[in-house]
Amino acid sequence: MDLTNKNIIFVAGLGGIGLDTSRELVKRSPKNLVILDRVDNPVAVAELKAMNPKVTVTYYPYDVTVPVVETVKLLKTIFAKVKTVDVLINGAGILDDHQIERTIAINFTGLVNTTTAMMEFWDKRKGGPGGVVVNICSVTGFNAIYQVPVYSASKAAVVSFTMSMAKLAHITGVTAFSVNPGITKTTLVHKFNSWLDVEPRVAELLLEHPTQTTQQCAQNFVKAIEANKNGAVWKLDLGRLDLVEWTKHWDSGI
Ligand code: NAQ
Repeated sequence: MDLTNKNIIFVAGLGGIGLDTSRELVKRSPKNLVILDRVDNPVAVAELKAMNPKVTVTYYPYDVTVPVVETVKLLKTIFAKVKTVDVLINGAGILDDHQIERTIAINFTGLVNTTTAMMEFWDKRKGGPGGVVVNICSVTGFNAIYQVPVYSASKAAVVSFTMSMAKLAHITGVTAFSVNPGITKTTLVHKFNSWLDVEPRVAELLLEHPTQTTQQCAQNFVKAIEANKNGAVWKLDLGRLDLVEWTKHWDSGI
């Protein structure tokens, strides 16, 4: 997909991976980049606005844990301004296995609810035009960091949800794929709680192994969006972009 003149909504577009990805997106001259994030970063938003005069960058405060009806209201406001939306990126996430409910609420339910709200506007059964959902999941959704089993399971859940969405595209008109970063140097992985403190040094141990920068991740992120492959499971690790081949162990047959 050529991102020129497109309208993009980016949930968590101001985070560590998010901000560098927003920068890469702005370089592609979309018409609108609408950033929804829980916390504002006026300096970063001003920088994005100044980067490319062809792009309208807007920010709205948004917490993914609000009820779907609240999200629909916010999306109505956004659609009233931009008229159409081509791409929705879901990137909100926390890493703290002391906070079990909140991990599920943000990493899983928040992503599902935001997508569900978007279907009001996109679903072809409601006369919508369809659209593309890009979900930031994680390599921990493939193989857990078992010291953070709650986080890892929440990521496995969104990988699964995204694959189902892709298979429903013929019904809804909405396609989907996941981008799954490996360990990327952001504040998320500096220090975090393991489940029941099974490994107090989990962050230190993890960072002893090779990682990638947010810039490397962001460049491959935008390449994945441009490839626009329904059902793709992209791995963005160590500065590389690879398609993951998913192993089928069972088939519902329907
Ligand atoms: P960072 O903490 O910088 O960004 C998190 C973003 O989520 C911020 O924009 C924050 O405001 C937003 N957010 C949090 N709670 C929210 C809420 N309630 N409502 C709305 N927005 C909310 O972290 P980051 O590393 O940039 O993470 C961005 C995404 O990438 C997250 O979904 C994260 O799980 C995912 N991710 C990060 C990494 C990494 O190494 N940094 C990896 C994979 C996926 C492999 C590795 C891990 O899974 C961590 C072990």
